[in-house]
Amino acid sequence: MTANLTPAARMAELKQNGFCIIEDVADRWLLDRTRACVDKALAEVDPDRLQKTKSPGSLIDSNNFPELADLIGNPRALAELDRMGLKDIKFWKAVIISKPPGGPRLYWHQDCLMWQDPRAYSDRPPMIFLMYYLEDTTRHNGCLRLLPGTHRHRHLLHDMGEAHTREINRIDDPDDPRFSDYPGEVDVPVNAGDVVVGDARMFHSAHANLSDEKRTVITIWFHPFYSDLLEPTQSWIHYRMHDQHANWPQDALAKIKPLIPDYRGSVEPMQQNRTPDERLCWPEAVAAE
Ligand SMILES: O=C(O)CCC(=O)C(=O)O
Repeated sequence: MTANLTPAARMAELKQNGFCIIEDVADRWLLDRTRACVDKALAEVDPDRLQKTKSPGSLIDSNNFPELADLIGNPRALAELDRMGLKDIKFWKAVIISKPPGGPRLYWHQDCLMWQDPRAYSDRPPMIFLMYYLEDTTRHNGCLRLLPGTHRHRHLLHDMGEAHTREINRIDDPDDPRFSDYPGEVDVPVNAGDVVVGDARMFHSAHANLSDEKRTVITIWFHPFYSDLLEPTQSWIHYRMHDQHANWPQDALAKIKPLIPDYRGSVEPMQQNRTPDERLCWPEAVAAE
């Protein structure tokens, strides 16, 4: 596990394994404010919509929830990312993912959307997540599961279908191999207030919630070294962020100001691409490099 590491050691973990943990970066006020926002979002959501995303739990984007600006712009987490050497970070969106009591397993998936960008085949991740769990997590209530190293090498799961399609979200086939266990997987239990920083290219999933309480994570998608991405990639991040948060009031936007993408060029946004090409090698080939 990655407790109490120096920023350099955390960065080394992120590069090698695909994730690290920063402990105790969200205080009681921030957690309570975020929990209140989650309760409001869940009260508003259409129950039919929740049926369609049984495996992940609620998938509610930050579009209508400017209250999340405090968590997204959390200075303590951003300062640590900076110390780790992650610069020029831009925000796309946050997602409220709440697993109700009894909520099933989440399928294995990776979330990189820009596999055509050379950065997706480098040790500078084009897209990272910050996952803030609002409850302490364990295997019992649905903690995160990860397959370390899969951000930089090919895995059988790469050929098993894309993330977040309707069929897999609804669990049309409970025997789909993306719900299985895999050698090398690790559980990542954390305390509320910690944040898991992960590479979007890495396969991740979550255990079922066997507890009597909901288990919620706020996933925040960031793009480090933004200006070093291909221009169509920058353009896509810019337009997606601005379109999705067009209704946010100025005071909320001010809280995330340094994170707001500001692409000034005229290049068309990229086509989303969730599938790596031959530049992603099997582990034996990576080890031999
Ligand atoms: O629910 C979880 O613990 C993981 C969330 C997740 O996989 C995601 O946000 O991509």
